[in-house]
Amino acid sequence: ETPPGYAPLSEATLPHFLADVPALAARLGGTPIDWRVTEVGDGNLNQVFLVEGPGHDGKTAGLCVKQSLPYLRLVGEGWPLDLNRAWFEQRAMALHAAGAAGRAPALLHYDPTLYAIVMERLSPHVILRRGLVQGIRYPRLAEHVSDYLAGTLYATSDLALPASKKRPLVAAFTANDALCRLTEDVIFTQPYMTHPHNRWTSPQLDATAKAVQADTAWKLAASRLKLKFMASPEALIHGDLHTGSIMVTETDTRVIDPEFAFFGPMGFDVGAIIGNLLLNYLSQDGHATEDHPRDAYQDWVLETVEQLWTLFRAKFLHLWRTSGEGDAYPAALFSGPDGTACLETERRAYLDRLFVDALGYAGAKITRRILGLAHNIDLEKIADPNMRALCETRCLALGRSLMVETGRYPTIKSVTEAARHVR
Ligand code: ADP
Ligand code: SR1
Ligand code: MG
Ligand code: MG
Ligand code: MG
Repeated sequence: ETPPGYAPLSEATLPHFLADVPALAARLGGTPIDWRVTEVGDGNLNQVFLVEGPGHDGKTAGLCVKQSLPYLRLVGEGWPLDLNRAWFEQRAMALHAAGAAGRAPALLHYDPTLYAIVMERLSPHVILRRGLVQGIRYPRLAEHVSDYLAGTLYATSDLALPASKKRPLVAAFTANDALCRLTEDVIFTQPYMTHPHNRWTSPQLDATAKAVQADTAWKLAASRLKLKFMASPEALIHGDLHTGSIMVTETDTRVIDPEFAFFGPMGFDVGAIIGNLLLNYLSQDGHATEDHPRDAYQDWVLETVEQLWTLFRAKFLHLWRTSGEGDAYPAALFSGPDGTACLETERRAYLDRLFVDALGYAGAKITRRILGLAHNIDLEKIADPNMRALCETRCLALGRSLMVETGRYPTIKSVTEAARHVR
């Protein structure tokens, strides 16, 4: 049963919907008959349409329309899923735009009956993961993603917001229960047990998957990270910040798809992108050919991981030193040179703890892509199953270490060194 007035849009019906919103129709130019609509959704959950119209002054105009389906697209109608995820996505887009202007598509319209978001069409952007699999460099990626992370996480945290402003936001996003539970199940629980949703490269990884289910230290680490995910409303996190949620050109970077947004631990977002980049690094041996070796590219991926963390840390600290109305550290308690010095020590210790969280979440995000329900093209596109299994075995070794051996990684360099040497 879907709510009254809801129906999935189609390439045929979408122009009627857009024609009823004067600002959108004006933006596209011409009349509905002139608009070209293509469904391009390649994600796991929703349908996404790109629309092109004649525009104005000889320049075509585009829009992107994303609509919730009443089920999980990856699996089909047998897995119902809350339509309201579109509401959380557009609300997060609006709130995040305040902290990280220009790092996401502009939000143009939201239709609460159709659960449809209309946003800027990104062009000629491509999904980052696709570019990484092809071995394409994006020189500004670390700069832009660290801007997004520091800007969105700081601006929605208790460091920037007074409690009276943050609490109502936490309450509103608590209702994104369906998507939080999905994450709790498919990332932190199912990969560590026998479950019909799981799959892996078989028979090569059969013994490994069984060993994971008997690995108490690994299961404890996953559960500890899950508890922190459930019980740490630190900031409005994106909630699904993998390399498929970033669209890029050589000079621009935009984050899409924050439908999993809620107030959770900041390390989950930072770890998601670091984990996905490390997974991509470890997949590159499966894409290398004699004509196209990937060694130099692998170096670039790891440099990007290092820069991303280093820039994020510096930007977050800078925001904390220079702005914010948070209630946690009242200025009256920390006046004078001693107060300034001890606050700075406190800030650095906060970032050190965030780093440990991020590495744990990076490991969990890697592990779920090898043993769980949803896999990544980085590994899926490796045709030879023996080579894929070799890359995946390395991913699992690194993923486990990041989750369990937290003391081994005092710096981001120690992480990239471990990735280089994992076997
Ligand atoms: P899902 O929630 O189902 O994963 P996404 O938001 O990730 O959906 O979008 C699915 C695909 O639609 C993306 O991989 C991308 O190719 C395309 N897409 C999404 N948003 C835009 C946009 N603003 N401009 C152009 N293409 C987009
Ligand atoms: C069924 S789980 C599908 C996955 O796709 C989304 O993008 C999230 O990563 C989710 O865990
Ligand atoms: Mg997506
Ligand atoms: Mg999504
Ligand atoms: Mg190499």
